[in-house]
Amino acid sequence: METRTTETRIDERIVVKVGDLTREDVDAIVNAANSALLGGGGVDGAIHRAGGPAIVAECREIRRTQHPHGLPTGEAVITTGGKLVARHVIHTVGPIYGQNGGRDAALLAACYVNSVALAAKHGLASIAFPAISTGVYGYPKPEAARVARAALAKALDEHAGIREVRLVFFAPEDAKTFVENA
Ligand code: AR6
Repeated sequence: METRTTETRIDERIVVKVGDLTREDVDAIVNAANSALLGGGGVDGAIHRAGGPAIVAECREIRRTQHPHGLPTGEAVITTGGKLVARHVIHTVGPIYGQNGGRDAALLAACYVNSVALAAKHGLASIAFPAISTGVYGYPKPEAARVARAALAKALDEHAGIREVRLVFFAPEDAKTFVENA
């Protein structure tokens, strides 16, 4: 029988795994949202479906009070996790690949750095990410892996309180691509 390893530790504090992000038992999962913050397809849709209406209610409030024109690309905000196992959702907006005047990598890195910083600010210790921008937003997966890895190394250096980062991929092939390129 073939045995498949679904978790690969690539650093003392970083694990790459295959699975459904919405089921991760961590302090916060990160949502690959859009600037409207009101839901969408992909991982965003899955998080709102699994977490229930409390999440979008808080997102509406954040839009009203802090970001009336939408959350800018690369920034992050935090809400409840609603019915999710994770207590919080950190919403960040990845770059739409090729539409940022050469700033795609800087913006994608900002998503990871700002999400980790926000988790640390709230005293959280564990956080799980999807592969931001690599679905609908078209970021090439090998390139996104290099950017994510470098950004996380920097962020974890600055935030010792974050003990565990999980990078969660739906497709085994995508987890493999990440590990080979990060
Ligand atoms: N668990 C882990 N990974 C997942 C899951 C899941 N449950 N569902 C999808 N993925 P995408 P983006 C992977 O398109 O490119 C939305 O409509 C998926 O295979 O969700 O940042 C938002 O509202 C892919 O590799 O995010 C925005 O409008 C990765 O998650 C837009 O899409 C990210 O794919 C954001 O696009």
